[in-house]
Amino acid sequence: MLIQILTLFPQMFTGVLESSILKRAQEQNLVKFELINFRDFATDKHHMVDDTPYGGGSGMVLKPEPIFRALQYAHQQNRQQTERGKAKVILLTPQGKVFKQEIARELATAEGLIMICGHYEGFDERIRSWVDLELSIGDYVLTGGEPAAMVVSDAVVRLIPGVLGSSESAQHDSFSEYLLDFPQYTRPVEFEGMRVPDILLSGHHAMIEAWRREQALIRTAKRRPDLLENAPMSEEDLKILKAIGELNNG
Ligand code: 6GU
Repeated sequence: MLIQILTLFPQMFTGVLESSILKRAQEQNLVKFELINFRDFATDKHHMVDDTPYGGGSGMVLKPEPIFRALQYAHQQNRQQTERGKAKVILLTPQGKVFKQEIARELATAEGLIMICGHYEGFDERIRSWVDLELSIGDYVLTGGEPAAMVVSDAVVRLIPGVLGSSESAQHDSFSEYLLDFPQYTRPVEFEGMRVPDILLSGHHAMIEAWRREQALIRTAKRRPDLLENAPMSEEDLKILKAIGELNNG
């Protein structure tokens, strides 16, 4: 996958892209990142990327030309570097659709993504006409789209086949991905008076699996009941949830 990020602050990405799993994924050629500073595509000698809004008012608005030209460059690079040459253009904005795991799954099947990071107070509305999808990462205001582009990149890249090792991905199959994680413990068996649950020391694999699923369901029902609506469920899961429901109501 080729991920191209249009930003005025490419240096913000260096730590994130040069660490941990995103770094490893690039080394394995499973993903390539290209940071494109759209200031380089400004048309005037002062490299202006923003201007005052028509109609007046305070603040500055991102101009269309630098982003248009940077997008043309990005599409051209995408055509040279990918088989199908069809990149999906994503605009990061608090006005976008809220980013969810389901969207990450869909984006992970793309061959190319171009993400545009807005900044300052806003952008010229005409930029929207070159965009396939607008995404927000939640209901709060960031100073720019960069952290959101990092969030989307991380969530998408870990879903590309081969990026997670088998032990990393086994823990996060599609079945468990829609629930909160079950509680985990490691050595020592007792610390500060707190013991690891006996079941985890029993060596009974099937019972441990059942306990973990139950704990994940209980935890999700208590903390994030909204997630249960989209989670794939077995008959056994539904029985467990019914039992918890009865406990909570009774
Ligand atoms: Cl994508 N951009 C900005 N500026 N703020 C946000 C956001 C994006 N998502 C949530 N808040």
